[in-house]
Order: sequence, then C-alpha cells, then structure tokens
Amino acid sequence: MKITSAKVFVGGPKKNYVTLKIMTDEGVYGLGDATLNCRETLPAHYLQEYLIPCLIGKDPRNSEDIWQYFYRGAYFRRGPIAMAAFGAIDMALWDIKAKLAGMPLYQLFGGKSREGALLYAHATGKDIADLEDSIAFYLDQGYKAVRVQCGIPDMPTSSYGVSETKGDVKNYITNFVTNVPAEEIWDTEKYMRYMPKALDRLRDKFGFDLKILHDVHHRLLPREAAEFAKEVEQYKLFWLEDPTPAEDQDALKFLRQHSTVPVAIGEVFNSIYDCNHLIQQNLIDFIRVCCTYAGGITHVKRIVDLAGLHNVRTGFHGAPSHSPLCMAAQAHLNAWAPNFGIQEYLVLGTPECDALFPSNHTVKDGMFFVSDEPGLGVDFDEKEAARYEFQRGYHPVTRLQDGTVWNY
Ligand code: CS2
Ligand code: MG
Repeated sequence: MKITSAKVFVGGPKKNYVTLKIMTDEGVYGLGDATLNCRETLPAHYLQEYLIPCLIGKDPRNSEDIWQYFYRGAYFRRGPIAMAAFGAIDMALWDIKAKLAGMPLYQLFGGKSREGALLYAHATGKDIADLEDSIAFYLDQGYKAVRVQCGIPDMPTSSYGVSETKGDVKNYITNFVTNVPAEEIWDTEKYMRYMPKALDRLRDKFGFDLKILHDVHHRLLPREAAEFAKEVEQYKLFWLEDPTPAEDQDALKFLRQHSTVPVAIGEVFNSIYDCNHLIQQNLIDFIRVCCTYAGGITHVKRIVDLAGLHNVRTGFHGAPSHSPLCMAAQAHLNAWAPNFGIQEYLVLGTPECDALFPSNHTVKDGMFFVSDEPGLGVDFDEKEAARYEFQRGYHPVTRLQDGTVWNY
C-alpha cells in the first residue's frame, strides 16, 4: 500500500483551519489538522514544501516509522510549526489505519474506558452579571463544568477570554482578524483583588457541585501565582490553568508549597520533553497538550501514558482554533485514556463548521460521545472548503499600564 498524493487546505468559517488530506493507492484517504492559531500558513508551507514530497510512495500503515522519519530527520526538532505539521500527518495516518481495520480509532488504543467524556465550556462575561448569565446558559444545555473568565472592574481594556460587549455571553469566539495585533492593557493587582471575589460570588450562586475552571493565561509572577492559588483554594476549582508562563517550570514548586489548588498546564507545549519534568515532579495535575501541535496521536499518546504513571490526568486543549479533526483525534484518546480528566470544548456546533467537517460525533449534557464510524469519524467537504480563504490575524499583544510588554 502506498501514499499517492496529499493536499493542504487553509480556511474555514471564522477560523483558518489547516487541513491535510492524504490519498492512497487503495482509495482510502486520511485527514489531519495542522491549525496553528494566528500562524496558520507556516505549518501549511512546512507540509507542502518539505513533508509531502517525502510522503509519496511510503506505506501509510507505518505511522510510527513515518513519525520518527520526520521528527529525527528534521535535525532542528520540535517547535509548534514542525510539530503541527507532523501532527497532521500522524492523525491522517491513524485515520487511514482505523479505516483499513474498519474500526473507530479508539479500538486501536484498547477500546473504551467510558461512554461519554466530560467537557467544559467557556463561560465569559464583560462583568460578573454577564458571567453568571453565561454560566446559566451552559447549565441549561447540561454542562457540568465551565471555565469562568470575568471582566475586571477598572481594567483599561478587556483581557484574555472576556467578551468586549456587554450581553455577549454565548459561544464567545475571539475575532483575531487584524492587519497588526490589537493591544490590551493588563493590571495584575486589579485582577488579584477582584477575581477571588468573583469566584466567591459564583460559589454562592451556583454552589459547589458545579465544576469551575479558571485560566490565568500565563499572567502572574511565581510569588503572585502562589498567593492567588492560596486565596482561591477555598473555592475548590477543578483547575487553575497556566498561572505562570510555563518556560520557568520550577516556578510551580513555589505555588505547590503554598496551595493544593489543582494546576493545569501544557497548551503551548509541543513535545514530551516540555511535559516530563512537570509530570515527574508532580508539579501539575492536568496535562493540556493537544493532538495538533504536540505531534499528533503517536506523540500525545506517549505523553498520556507518562502522565498516567504519575497520576496526572488529561485536559486536552480544545480552543476554537482546533478543527473538528483534532477534536476527534482527542475524543478517541479521551474514550480510551485510563487517566482521562476533562476536555475543553468549543469547536463544533455551527452549521458552517458541521458542513465543512461532517461527522456523527455527538455532544449531549456536557459530554462528548465518540461515533463508531471507522477512523477518526470526521470527513472533509472540499466543495465547502472552496468557500473560504485565509485571513491573517494576530493574538493581541498585552502591555502593563506603564507600557511594558506582558504575556498574552
Ligand atoms: C486558551 C486558548 O483554550 C484555552 O485555554 O488559553 O484560548 C488560547 O488563548 C488560544 O488557543 C490561543 O490561540
Ligand atoms: Mg488556556
């Protein structure tokens, strides 16, 4: 069996999904996601210029050898661009393998450990009243876990994960399309003063059964993160995400000495080498990598196994920029993983997205139910894809009040 050709598509409804389609001489094809938010054309070019020419003629069933060939063969290894490109190939090869077996992908990992996988939705509000409406909206849909992000009074601009418009509480998706990045102002003191009060009010209103998550988005210094974690411990978060920038991994020791709040990190990690210190030192409780820019199913499954050895659970990244292909790859891992924790979920549900990526996966009562179609269980409609083209966009750049550049 041989790979005969492969194509890359860039575009989608409100997002520049990077979709890889690998064709074989037996007519079976595989699909993979290489979307790297706000840098989408780079993995697309990496695939087109460097990787696809090497794929032609290879046996698609040898997904491990092909992964090693690209990873070890690159010399300049790792990094989000290369790993997203390898990730897309790897997903597509597992898709082919499971289609050949006539099985849903999770069967090739060892079958299902659970029927439905717990999801969390993004609740957001320009202020606390809006955030409460947003949480109520997701509770009505049956969600049992929500991430809460709230506008901070007197913050000069809105900040990460917060709607700019009052009343905008549903399906909040940031529009990053700009010629140059937008700029946001951040004030750590205002955030640290207000956010615990907001969590207090939410526990008062919604009680302690609701699973509440919160994303600091890398904004605190190590000491501040420890203080914040200590203060919010009483609100029993399901997790506190990215309290500090993850480059300085030992910074988390400080937080761990002061608080037992569960910590989730890893959405910007690309390889097991970014995760292993945090996992082996028990500095985190949830690992947040994703199947796209952490090198596909082959590599992420290794990370999941390592995490399992140290009682770290999964909480894969599922921002709106992930295409339904990446979400499906993760859904199959979630169905199997003995150390599954939770899955972030935003992507499906718009009619345009469903038309581009038809699938029978379902979401009900805040749980994801993986379909039993062979392979990833997601198709790609090339005619629909022709409606979209690439639109450049940037994440905002964050500054402190005095102008100093900070972490987005
Ligand atoms: C995030 C993302 O989903 C999350 O938890 O922190 O929204 C992140 O900001 C984006 O993936 C960046 O592209
Ligand atoms: Mg995050």
